[in-house]
Amino acid sequence: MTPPTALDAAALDTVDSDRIAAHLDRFARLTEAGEGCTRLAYTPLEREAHAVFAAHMSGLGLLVHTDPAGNTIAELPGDAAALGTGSHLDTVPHGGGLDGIAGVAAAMEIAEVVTRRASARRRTWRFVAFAAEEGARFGQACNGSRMVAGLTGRADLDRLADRDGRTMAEAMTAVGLTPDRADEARWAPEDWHAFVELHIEQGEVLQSRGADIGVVDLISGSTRLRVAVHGRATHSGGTPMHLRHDALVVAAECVTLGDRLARDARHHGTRVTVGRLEVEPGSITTIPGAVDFSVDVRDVDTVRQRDVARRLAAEFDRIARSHGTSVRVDVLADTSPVLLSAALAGRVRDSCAALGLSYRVLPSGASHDAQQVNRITPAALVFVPSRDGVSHAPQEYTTPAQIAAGTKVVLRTLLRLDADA
Ligand code: HGY
Ligand code: MN
Ligand code: MN
Repeated sequence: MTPPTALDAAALDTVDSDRIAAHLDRFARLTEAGEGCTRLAYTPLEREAHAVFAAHMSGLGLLVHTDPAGNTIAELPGDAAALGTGSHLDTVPHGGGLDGIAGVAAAMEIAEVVTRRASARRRTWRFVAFAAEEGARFGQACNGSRMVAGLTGRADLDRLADRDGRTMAEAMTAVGLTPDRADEARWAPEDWHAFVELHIEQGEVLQSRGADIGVVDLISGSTRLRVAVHGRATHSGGTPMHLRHDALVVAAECVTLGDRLARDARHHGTRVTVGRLEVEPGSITTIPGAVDFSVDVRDVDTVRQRDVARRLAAEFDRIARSHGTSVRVDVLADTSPVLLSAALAGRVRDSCAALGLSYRVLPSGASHDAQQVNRITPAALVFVPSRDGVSHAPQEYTTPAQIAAGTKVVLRTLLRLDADA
């Protein structure tokens, strides 16, 4: 039998950046109107993208099923605990076409190469399109992968809701999924050997250092808050300054406080963002009576992350009261930072070296499905460069050649893991 190394080299040489580009183009067409790509969690468009993925994988002869959480899993059966790769197909509003999608396109390419080549395989290989990874709609990120990891269960699906008050369970049902059976989506650790996800970096470390590949050691956690300030809406001309209870002035002080705190050198690594802010009644001649905004606190240090969130909530309350207003702070989602498997990251580094690709070990500021999967089986996260570090915006870009290089790293790592005893 041909030794794995010769088979590896042959298989790796057939990774095709044009096929990857074609997958990306196919998914990019499934979007709402407007700039960039809008394909939100648990919408018909996300399900259409999963259907494209499923049809392609079925066409390659894989066994495909969609679990009750909406994750689509394509399988090449084998005789030993499974290897996996994949990412997500949903996007943020007016995002780019690569966040998550690059990892799914890489999985499709790996499936193509592995099924085309009679490379001897021992293990089951699974290719996964996770559902609802972006927190943009429901606040919580990585929902499909949290359900396979047992971190989100049926009861949560009635608590998590979008801006229109539609719960995640209602949204899942509306697209033909079965939230009542969400707990059946859980993966069994003994069924898995390892999982390797390819993702765009969404930062500019690789570009600025001229590295081909990022090998992630740590994925940030995030605590996401919803803040509602209540003041008094009244006439902007008839109300003197000392009699105002202006909700937007309070919100503005809260926003700048969060930014200032995160920039404090003692909080090196903390990132605080207010991405959404809505003012009511939003009229030129009325003092804002209510403001609703989000806060996203990210950190690689779990204690600091929660301390910052708690401190912000307390400071917001102080600021609100100083203006004769009130504030309500709700925790939308809370995910811990995760240290990924050092052993598996070592296998990824070996693949970079074997392929002659430069790499850099770095933490991820963004959350990822691999972060949740890592609770079930050792997971690795392979970054490819983002042009100028831009992501979650239409200008998001990585060349197909860069994605193909990352795909080869994932494929070689999986081929080596397949040979593990
Ligand atoms: O928000 C994030 O970190 C990721 O894009 N889900
Ligand atoms: Mn992503
Ligand atoms: Mn994202």
